Amino acid sequence: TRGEEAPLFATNDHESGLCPEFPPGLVGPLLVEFNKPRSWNEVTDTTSYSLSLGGRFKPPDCIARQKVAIIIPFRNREEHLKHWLYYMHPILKRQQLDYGVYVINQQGEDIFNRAKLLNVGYVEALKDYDYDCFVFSDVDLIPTDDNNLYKCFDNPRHLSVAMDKFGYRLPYKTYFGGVSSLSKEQFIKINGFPNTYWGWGGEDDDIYKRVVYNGMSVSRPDLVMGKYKMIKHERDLHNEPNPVNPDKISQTLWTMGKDGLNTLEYTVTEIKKTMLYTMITVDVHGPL
Ligand code: UDH
Repeated sequence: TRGEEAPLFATNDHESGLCPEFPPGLVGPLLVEFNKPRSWNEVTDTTSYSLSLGGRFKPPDCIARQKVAIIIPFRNREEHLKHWLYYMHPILKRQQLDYGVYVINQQGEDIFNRAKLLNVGYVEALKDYDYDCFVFSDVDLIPTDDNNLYKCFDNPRHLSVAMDKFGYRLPYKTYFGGVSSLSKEQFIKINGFPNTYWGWGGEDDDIYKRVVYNGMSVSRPDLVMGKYKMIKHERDLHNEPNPVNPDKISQTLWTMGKDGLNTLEYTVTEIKKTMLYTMITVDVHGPL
């Protein structure tokens, strides 16, 4: 006997037009190097193929399963951005995502605010397109395996689990920094990210707690698929560790409802679109 008969009118990926769940063009481990600077010409020539204005892409021969906005917090890291675009566009295309790249550039020299920039990215990307998934990525992190999909999962996902600077493992169990993804629904559930973590540190732990306090868990790739290389750099100006931040983390349960998407205030001062990215320059209304 043949066992179970195949249904006559099965809808498979081919018939629905949806891209396959496991993108067939992935190559696995990648060679990633930052030893020489890249010119904008080199980056544009090698990556702009099949992109449209604003750093947008759709797979040409199937319907993407998710519409993904990639959000990068940014100020004064042009050399890193070139590496990021050079490596990430080809990876994201192979992953068959319908995606756009949003670089959220903090205006001025006030103290940096990573999480608030990510909130701005979420709101501004949604004005552009009906995204259903948001990947938040530092500008200096590149995955070295393209099986690490830049999409959303049933729970908020932490993607950068095995960074070279932490010896290819998590620095601690609840670490949520670097690269993460949340669906629109998951992001709304946690009221977005905190706006009040000025300077370096703490905001990623606050986000982890928001996820857990809202009844979700953290999804992660394994330590092989989740490898990352970080571009080495010195500490930025105006992003010193803020001694206030560690104390704030113990308050997340009480603060998350009144510090986030529902209290976000900022002013966009410029939107610039190239073939490789959309850069949104924003006055984040510093703490002073
Ligand atoms: N970022 C900027 N510009 C800044 C500060 C931060 O673009 O001036 C962005 C960027 O995307 C960066 C992310 O925010 O990847 C996080 O920056 P971070 O400086 O908080 O974190 P990182 O782990 O560096 O990159 C920590 C300090 C390392 C000092 C090492 C000295 N050897």
